[in-house]
Amino acid sequence: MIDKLHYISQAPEEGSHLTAIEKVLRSGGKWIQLRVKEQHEDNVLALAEQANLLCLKYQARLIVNDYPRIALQSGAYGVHLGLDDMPVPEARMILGAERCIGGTANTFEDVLRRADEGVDYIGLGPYHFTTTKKNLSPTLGLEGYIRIMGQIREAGIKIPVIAIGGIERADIDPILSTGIHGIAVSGLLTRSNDLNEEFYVHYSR
Ligand code: TZP
Ligand code: MG
Repeated sequence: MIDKLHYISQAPEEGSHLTAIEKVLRSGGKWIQLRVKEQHEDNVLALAEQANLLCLKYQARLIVNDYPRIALQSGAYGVHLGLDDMPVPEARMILGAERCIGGTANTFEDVLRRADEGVDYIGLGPYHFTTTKKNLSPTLGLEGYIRIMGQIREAGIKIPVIAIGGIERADIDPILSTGIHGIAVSGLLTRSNDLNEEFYVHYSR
């Protein structure tokens, strides 16, 4: 089962990946992706182990961005891979059939490739411009999601698709109305302290 609300971690100005993750968990977040860039793998593993303990405490699931082996070693629920990361079949060999593998797509052609590779969910984006990610692909906007979700339905692809990139509070309902499975947000949840449990319950599962 793939949740409808994914939190992508980032370290806030005052705090760390772990404080940001715990804030989201305390508020009711249930699906956390640890996304640590430009750090030594040993540090990422240590963070993943701690993040996984936090997720277990709150009955939430942890996805590790970029590193299938770290996902396995930390006991995480799965991994998320970009188009230039380890190929999905290789990650599947490491993680087995039980663990979750998510893959990025920027276009409908990428979606077809991801479906072929056997990912468990697809992160499709970016929706809007965002400073959270470097080397951003061209933005899709709502029209892009409407078009690609139509192509996905026509192709009979049933893999859950998650929208990502620059998503703010007011964007969520319009994006979900395209028939997409859910959304992934980083800045929105990292910044906000006023999204209550009702918000998380409404969008989580
Ligand atoms: N991949 C595409 S956009 C993005 C990632 C990881 C960043 C999402 O973060 P935000 O702050 O919700 O734009
Ligand atoms: Mg990556």
